[in-house]
Amino acid sequence: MEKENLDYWAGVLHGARRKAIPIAQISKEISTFSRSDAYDIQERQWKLCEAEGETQVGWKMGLTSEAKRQQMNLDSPLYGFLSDKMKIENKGFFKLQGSIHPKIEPEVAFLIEKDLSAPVTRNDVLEACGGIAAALEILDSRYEHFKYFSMEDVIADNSSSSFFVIGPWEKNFKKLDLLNLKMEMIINGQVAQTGNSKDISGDPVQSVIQLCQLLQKRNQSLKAGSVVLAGAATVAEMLKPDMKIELKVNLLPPVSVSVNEFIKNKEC
Ligand code: OOG
Ligand code: MG
Repeated sequence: MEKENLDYWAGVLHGARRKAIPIAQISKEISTFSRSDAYDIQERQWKLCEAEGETQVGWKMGLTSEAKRQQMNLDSPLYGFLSDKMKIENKGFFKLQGSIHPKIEPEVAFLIEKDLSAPVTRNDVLEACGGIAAALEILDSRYEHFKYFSMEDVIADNSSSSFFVIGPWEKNFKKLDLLNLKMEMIINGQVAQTGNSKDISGDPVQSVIQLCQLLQKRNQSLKAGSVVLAGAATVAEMLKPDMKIELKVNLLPPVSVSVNEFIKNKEC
């Protein structure tokens, strides 16, 4: 893809995110659209966010579980950037206004305290890690009907990133069996999704290793201070007004978010 086209699509996706108006899938409009074009578009969108005052706080991995790959009909992991503007405090509120068709999914997050560049081992990741937390990711797609036809479509759209909520960091995580943490996403008091940390890349630490490998292909690396979302353990659920979503991950403090403070306030 030509540079002008990369800039053009970055602008179109950025505008769709800001205005919450969906667009047709890029792959519907053009035939030659490579993986590297897609990450180029993502990186150009980051420049637009940065120019508007956002600060990068980390990365999200996506499609790291079989359940998600099947739900989205795509075959391999991808990543996107996370900024300070996307962060919602634990037990905070998410407003539906400003999103297109948001969904929520249960994840595990890592706080990386030392620079990491591929190749890295499981031990390197654990040594660089300052904490592990239960996390909820709120996805939104800038594409019509939350549908895409290729990995490139999703990557260009920053892997459907929208918001994220992180529970208290467990600093004493070495005692945890990261390959077997039960996960329960509860919506309005009812269990909506159950999974296990091993559903995330077979081991959520693998998501961080994979992120380092993918970043290296783009001449980037994982910087100290970054938060990493390891990817969802289960399929995502559509968000609706007045939902309260809690995630309980065995042995980690819980995390929660409520939809639409605005509607609640009006009702009081
Ligand atoms: C792509 C992003 C997937 C995850 O955790 O698997 C993702 C999508 O579902 O639109 O964030
Ligand atoms: Mg996710």
